[in-house]
Amino acid sequence: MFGYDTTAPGGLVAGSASFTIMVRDDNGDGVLSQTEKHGNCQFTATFAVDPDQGNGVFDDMCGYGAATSGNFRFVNPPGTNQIMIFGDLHTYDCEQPVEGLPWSWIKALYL
Ligand SMILES: [Ca+2]
Repeated sequence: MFGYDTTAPGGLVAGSASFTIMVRDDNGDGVLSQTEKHGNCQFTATFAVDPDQGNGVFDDMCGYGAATSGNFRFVNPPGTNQIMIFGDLHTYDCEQPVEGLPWSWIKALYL
């Protein structure tokens, strides 16, 4: 899950996130060494905005996005890793009304 509280426009944009961390096997031995684990790893993530988890201007917003960073480093507990990620998050109104059409119009499309 992710959540980002915005100030302008005001509201919480939130939803689910999935991510992948790629660690380079620098010496090609097939073993994850400490130096490889603590080196710069490639981080990629995708986001799906959930309108039920957002609020404010994001109350009825759907959306998607992706982000990346080449500076992820595993740290040993209780340490934490903070990274700056770069990417895009696109939102749109998922409550858009559907135009009402008679069945005769729809049938006309297939004649
Ligand atoms: Ca290795």
